[in-house]
Amino acid sequence: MKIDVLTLFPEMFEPIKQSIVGKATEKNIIDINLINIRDFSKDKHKKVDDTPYGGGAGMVIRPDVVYDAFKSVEKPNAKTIYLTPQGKTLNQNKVKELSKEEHLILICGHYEGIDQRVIEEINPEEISIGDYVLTGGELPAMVLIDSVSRYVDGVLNDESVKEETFTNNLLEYPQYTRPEIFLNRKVPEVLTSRKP
Ligand code: 21W
Repeated sequence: MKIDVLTLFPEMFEPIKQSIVGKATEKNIIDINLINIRDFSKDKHKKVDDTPYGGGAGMVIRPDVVYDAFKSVEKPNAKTIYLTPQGKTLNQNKVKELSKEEHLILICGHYEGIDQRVIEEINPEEISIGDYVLTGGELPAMVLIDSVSRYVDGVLNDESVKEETFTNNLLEYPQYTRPEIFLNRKVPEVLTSRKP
């Protein structure tokens, strides 16, 4: 799966290049391509945002820079997603659905968001990760990448994914490992007895 990420903060994605997703990246199962929206500014100071028409606090990302960044990665078979607080909340069914795509383009907003006209032009699917306020779409994009990656063939050794479909639950029972007694608390007998 190819994942293009349009962002003003590509350096925020360094941690996701480690661990499970990182290993999948090394094996070329998942190819994460970070695009810095700022690289598409035509301004001599590399400016990408401006004050909102109608007033209000904060800054809005200009439509032209986002459009040019998008055009640099756009492909007919790609699915484009805009991470936005106004989007539909991500859930496990959506995660499974997205894992079947061959190419995702993720657009991360920051500040007060992106000019609405380029959003209408691109017409992406809008996804939120929950009802709380973050400073941008970068952490949500990483949440999406992490959750979707688990379902991409070859990323996990399949065991945890299979067990999930089986029980069709995310968190079903408490887990235990050694030692058998920890601070006077015993592992439940049902898990340690060898009786048939
Ligand atoms: C937070 C952008 C609040 C815009 C006036 C009228 C992406 C996110 C984000 C952010 C606002 C997600 C406005 C859960 C999140 C994200 C930054 C509102 C706009 N001003 N999922 N309208 N939570 N957050 N300001 O924050 O980009 S997915």
